[in-house]
Amino acid sequence: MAHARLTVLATGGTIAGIAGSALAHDYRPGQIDIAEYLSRVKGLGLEAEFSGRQIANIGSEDIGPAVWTPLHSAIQDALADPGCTGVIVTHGTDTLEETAFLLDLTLPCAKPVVLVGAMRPADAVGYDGLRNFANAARVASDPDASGRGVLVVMGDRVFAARDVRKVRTRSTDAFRGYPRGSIGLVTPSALDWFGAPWRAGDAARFDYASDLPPVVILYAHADMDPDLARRIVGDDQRGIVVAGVGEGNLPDTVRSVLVERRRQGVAVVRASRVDEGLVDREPEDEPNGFVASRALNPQKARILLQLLLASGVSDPAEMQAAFDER
Ligand code: DAS
Repeated sequence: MAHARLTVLATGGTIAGIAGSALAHDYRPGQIDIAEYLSRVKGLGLEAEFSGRQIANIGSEDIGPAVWTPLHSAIQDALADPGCTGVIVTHGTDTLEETAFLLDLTLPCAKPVVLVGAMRPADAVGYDGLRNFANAARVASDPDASGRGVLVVMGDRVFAARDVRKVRTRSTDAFRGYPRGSIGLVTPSALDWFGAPWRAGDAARFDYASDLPPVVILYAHADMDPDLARRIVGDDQRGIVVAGVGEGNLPDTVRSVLVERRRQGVAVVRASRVDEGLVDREPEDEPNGFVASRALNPQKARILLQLLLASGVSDPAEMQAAFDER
């Protein structure tokens, strides 16, 4: 394998977290800076060369456009640099799937871009962050990682950004891919892909937009108050994603509110609150002007809807085609 020169962009999270004790449950994310982190990585003796840059040092619950915009532009700079063969982004695990999917939709895919985090802080017994990082370096060093979009490496597995989701809050085996499962297995010294790269061409699918339009997520449940839907989808909202029950279902009273909002120009996407929810179109989606999220969970459906709206797409059929894409 050619010698890898990897750019590491750090955003914080548990991978850079400190508890102050090897056994404590509580800890502060985003405490170790990139220079310190890379000096710890040096001790692993990995074959790649690393250069680092701090984009932020926060818990990923606070991540949004204020971090996404400089992160996106730093990745683009790295991808354009002939001296860089791949990019690793260290990130908190809580919203890692949203950042990964946003980057996946807005970056070219000729060089590997890999997101990695940890479930245990850096001074905890059994810290998983260095192993995950070594695995991420293994993936980012592999030319075969290109053409698969943005990747996530956690718990000795490789996931595609569109599929990956956090499914556990404590175990180091905290991520799963849905509907495809993981697309590879990795250790610091071995990497097995389960299939060939699937992206046709190099180009990004969407332009990155730093001013993403406002889109809310409405969580459906038994005994739901339709007034909540009225209040949450205010005049300033451009879109709404419903975390519906079952296959994106809604109480009739709430559906009526959303039909009314759709007529006023608000985009409506039906997703599911079910962990492995797949939402297909139903006959009423056509007259209602609704879109079905397919296998995207509500938080990822929100990202895709924001990018569609930012690119001027307003036709539900055109939106549906983007949700149907793999
Ligand atoms: N503190 C959380 C975050 O930054 C959790 C984590 O990183 O695992 O997302």
